[in-house]
This record gives sequence, C-alpha cells and structure tokens, in this order.
Amino acid sequence: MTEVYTPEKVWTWDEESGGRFASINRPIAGATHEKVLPVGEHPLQLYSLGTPNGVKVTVMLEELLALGHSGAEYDAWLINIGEGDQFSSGFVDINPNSKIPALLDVSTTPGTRVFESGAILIYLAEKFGEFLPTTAAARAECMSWLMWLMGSAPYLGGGFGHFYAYAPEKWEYPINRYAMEIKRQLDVLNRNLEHRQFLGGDDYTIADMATYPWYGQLVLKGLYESREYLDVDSYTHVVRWASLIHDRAAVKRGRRVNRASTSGLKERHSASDFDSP
Ligand SMILES: N[C@@H](CCC(=O)N[C@@H](CS)C(=O)NCC(=O)O)C(=O)O
Repeated sequence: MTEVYTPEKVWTWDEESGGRFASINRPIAGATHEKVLPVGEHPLQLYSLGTPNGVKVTVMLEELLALGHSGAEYDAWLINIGEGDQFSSGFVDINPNSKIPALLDVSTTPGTRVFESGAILIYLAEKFGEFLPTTAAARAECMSWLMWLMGSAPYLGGGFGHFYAYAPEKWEYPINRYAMEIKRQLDVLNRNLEHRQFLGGDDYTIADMATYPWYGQLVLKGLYESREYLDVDSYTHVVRWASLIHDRAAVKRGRRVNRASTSGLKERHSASDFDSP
C-alpha cells in the first residue's frame, strides 16, 4: 500500500468503495424496493444464483431427487445479485440478510423459510433423512466439517478472492495474508483427506456438498484464476476428493442451475429442463 490510512473517529458511508460489487455493498440492511417473489408448483422454492454458495443447495436437491425423494422437487428462481434482487421486499422476507441462497418450503403450513446455505443443507438432510449421519460420533464429525466450511469459505471468497481479483488495486498486505490462510486451509483439508474418502469418513455428506463448490472448484478449476499462484495441484488428496464429487451426475446437474451462461439453466422447474443442451 502506498498511503497510510488513519481511520476517522466514527466511520461514515461517504461513497462507493470501488472494486467489483461496490455498487451492491451498503452498510444498512432491509429492502430497497417492493417486489413479491414468484412461487412455482413444487414443494420447495429456491431463490438463488449459481455461485459456490448457491451450488451447495442445488447439488443437495439433485442428490435427493436422484435417491427418489419426490418431495425434494423444486423451482429454482434466479436472484441477480448484481442488479440488487436480494434487496426486494419478497427476498428480505425470506432472508433478512439479503444473500443467496434462500429456501421456502411451501409443503408446510405455514411455509418454512430457511436462509444460510449451511442451515438449508441441515434442514433438507433432516427433512429427508439423508446425507447427515445419525450416530452421534459420525454426526458430530459431519457437523464439524460443515461448520468448518461455513467459517472458512468467507476467507476464500471475501478475503483472498476479493483482494486477489476484485479490489480496485493489488495490495501486497491483504493478498499475502489471505493467500497464506487459504493455503493453510487447503492443507487442513489435504491432511484430513489423506486417510479418508470423504470429509467425515466413508460417507458422502452435506459437509462434502458444502465444501466442494469452494475448495473443490478451487483445486479443479482455480477460482479467481489462482491455480498457479496457490499451487493447488500440490494438494493431491483434495484434488482426488474433488474429482470424485465433480463427476457425480447430480453434481453435474446442480452446477448448471441458476446460471445465465449458455450451458446453464437460468431457472429450473423440472427434471426435463436439463435435457436441453
Ligand atoms: N453465509 C451465507 C453467505 C451467502 C453469500 O455470501 N451469498 C452471496 C453470493 S455467493 C450474496 O448473495 N451476495 C449478495 C450481497 O452481498 O449483496 C451463506 O452461506 O448462505
């Protein structure tokens, strides 16, 4: 950094801070505009976007459907966070934190809202009795890795990714600090996966579904174009684990939901939506 910044006595919101996403960042919560969210015909209504946090949930829903749980049928509606859809009154009613993903279970009376991707995964795992071990020790291990991910991923996205890719300038101090932390986290995962097939042990669980879109994609695709910088190939056990999950049919479908790209599905309302190339 070239200049030393001395914080004022009381922080004030003067102007946009710069960088990508500056226009959607604000220091206040709540709705900016009135808008009712659409509701489809399926039991589960998902309001989301195909980012790593969104993919956690669409992978889980596709895995549940693959096991034959028709109650997991869902309508996935696109929330364009670049355009501020997360600040509509309808979305804020479901998630007061204004971040995707958010789920509304309309099979209950009244409907059940769930926000925070980790909470959504646990809600679905408990509702359908899948992907969350029931014995105390295995459940504790699964929950430990799930909570590890929920606490760790913000350092990857909001910390490393922000300063390495999105900040208005490249500053050595934050990039160095967060790169060190992300490499430490990758080493945590690598050591755990050296003797285990999945994060919690022998079984594929919601901890894997939550972690794959972040650290799995980081080692396979290189989030923020950082594959070389972080030397991701050296975390061989993470690469092996990520590849295993990446190739699952349900994961392939889950990755395509709520994406505006040509191979993606902007919205998903039926299993047949995946048939279109
Ligand atoms: N802890 C939350 C994080 C969700 C999150 O950060 N979502 C981002 C997209 S990946 C978002 O909606 N950002 C919009 C905003 O910050 O206004 C979760 O896991 O659900």
